[in-house]
Amino acid sequence: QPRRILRALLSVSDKSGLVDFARALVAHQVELLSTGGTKKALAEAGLPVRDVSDLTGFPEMMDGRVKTLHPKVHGGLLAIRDNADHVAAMSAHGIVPIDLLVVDLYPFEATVAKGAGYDDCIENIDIGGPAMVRAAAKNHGDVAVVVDTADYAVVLAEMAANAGATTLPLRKRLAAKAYARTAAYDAAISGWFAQTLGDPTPDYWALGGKRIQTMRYGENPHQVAAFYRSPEVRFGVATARQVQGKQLSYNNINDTDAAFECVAEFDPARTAACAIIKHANPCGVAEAETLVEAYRKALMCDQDSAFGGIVAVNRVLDAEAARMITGIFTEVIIAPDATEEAIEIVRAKKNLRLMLAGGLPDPRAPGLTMRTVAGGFLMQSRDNAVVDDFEFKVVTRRAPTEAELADLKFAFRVAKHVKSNAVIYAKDRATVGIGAGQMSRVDSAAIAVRKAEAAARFFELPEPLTKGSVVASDAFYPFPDALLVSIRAGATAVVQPGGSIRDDEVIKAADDHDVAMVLTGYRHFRH
Ligand code: 93A
Repeated sequence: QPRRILRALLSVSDKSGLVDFARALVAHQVELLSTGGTKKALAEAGLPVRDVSDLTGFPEMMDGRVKTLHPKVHGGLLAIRDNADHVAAMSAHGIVPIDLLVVDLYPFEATVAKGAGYDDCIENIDIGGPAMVRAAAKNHGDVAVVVDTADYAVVLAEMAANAGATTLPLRKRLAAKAYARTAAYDAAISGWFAQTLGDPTPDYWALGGKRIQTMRYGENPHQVAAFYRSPEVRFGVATARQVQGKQLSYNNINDTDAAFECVAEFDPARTAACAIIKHANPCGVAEAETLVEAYRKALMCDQDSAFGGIVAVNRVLDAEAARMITGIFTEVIIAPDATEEAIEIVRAKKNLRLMLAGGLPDPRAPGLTMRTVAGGFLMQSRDNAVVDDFEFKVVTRRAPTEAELADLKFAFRVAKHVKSNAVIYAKDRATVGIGAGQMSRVDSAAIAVRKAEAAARFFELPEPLTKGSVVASDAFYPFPDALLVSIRAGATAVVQPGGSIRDDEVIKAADDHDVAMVLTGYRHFRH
C-alpha cells in the first residue's frame, strides 16, 4: 500500500541535513509543518513552512515543554485513513492528516555524557517527540516516521521511485526503528536515574545502545552479530577510532576489549605495559620502561599463542613498539594513541587493525556488566577492585622481598583478567606462565608451568622462567595441592585472596618451603 506524502511534520534537535531533505519534500509538493527552532531553520532557508502552533491554535509554552502535545497533531498522526469513523472524527474536529513525521529527540544522552547538571538533564528529556514517534509508528499503515537522519535518503529514494509515496515495507522498517529508538532513549533516562539514585540494580532494567557495526557473523559463522555503543561515553573499544585495517569481527572486539581493560590496570605514568590476548585470555603481559620492551617480554611468555593475537598497550604507541609488534602476525593493536611514525609503520600491514581510543578505560570506574542466562540476564557491578588499593597481608614467616612484592602485585593485576581458575607466574614484572580457564586450580597451575617449559625450549633458556618466579591465584587455595605444583616449579612467593577453611594448611605448605605468601582479601573470579 503505497501512501503518498502530502503533509510532513518536522521537529528535530539535530538540524544537519534538514534543509536539503525538506527542500526535496517541497519539490514533491509536500506541505511542511514545524516546531519553533526547526521552523526557523527551514524558513531561513527560504522554504515554505507552517508553524505547528498555527495548526493547534496553541503557542509553544512552558519553555517548549508543550508544543506538539495536542489532538490536532496526534489525531493527524493516528487516524486510520480508510476508517470511516476516524475520517469523520477528523472532519468533525478539523484535524488534517500528517503523512510523514521527522523527529530527532532532545539530546538527552549527549547532555548526560557531557556531564551536565541534574536540571539540565531533566529538561532534555523529550516528551512530545517520543509521543509523536510512537503514534506515527503505530499508524505505520498510513504514516512514515523518521528518527534517524540516515533515513532521509532512504525516504527520498522511495518517494522518487513511487511518485511521492512510501511503501508499506519501508514504513514497517521505519516503525520498528522508531520504537527501538524511543526504547533506547527511555533506557538512557532510567539508567541515568538509577545512577543518580545510587540504585544500580533497579526493579526493571532496560538496555540502550546504538548499532555501530553489523558483523558478518558472531562467535561462529552460523550466528548473527552486531556491535552496539552504549550512550555513556568513556574510553574503550566501543568508542575507539579504527585508523586502518579490515573490519573487526565479533571475536576481535571481545578480545580487544579484554586486552585494553587489562593494560588499563597499569598506570601509564608509572610504567609502560603491554598485553597480548587470545580467546579473551592473556598469553603474555609485561611492564617495562618502554612499550617495545614490554611487548618483547610479553611475547616471551607464550610465543606460539601470541600468533594472531590482539595487542594492547597503555601508552602512546611509538615507532619502536609498532615495528616489533608488526613483526609477527597480529590481528589488532589498541592503544590510547599513536605517533604519526607508528601509524605509518602499521600502515604497511594492510589488514592489521589499529584502534586508537583517546585514553584508557578507568579500572576503578563504576558500571555494570551483564550476561544473559536462559530466560533472563544477570547484572553486576564491574570488578573495579584495583591492586593498588589492596593491603597485601603477609601470613608466612618469610615476607616477600621488594622484587617479589613488585612481581606479586603485577601477577595479581593480571590474574583479574584471566579466566578462572587463573594461576599466573611472573618474574621481573612479566608473565612467564599463565594457566587459564581450568575447572581445577591444580590443572591451571600445571598448565602454566608447561607453557614456561615450552618457552624455555623455544628461547633455549637454561631453565624455565618459573624457577624463581612468583605466583598469583585469582581465588583461594582450597587445598595446598595447586600451591605445591607452583612451589615444585620454583615459585618463591605467592599472592592469593585467602579465606579458605584450610588457609592454615596452605600457609603451612608455604612456610615448609620458605615461600612468602600474601593475602589480598579480594577475589578476581572471571568467567
Ligand atoms: O518539550 S517537549 O517534550 N514537548 C513537546 O511538545 C515537543 N514536541 C516536539 N519537546 C518536544 N519536541 C521536540 O522538540 C522534538 O522531539 C525535537 O527534539 C525538538 C525540536 O524543537 P525545535 O523545532 O524548536 O528545535
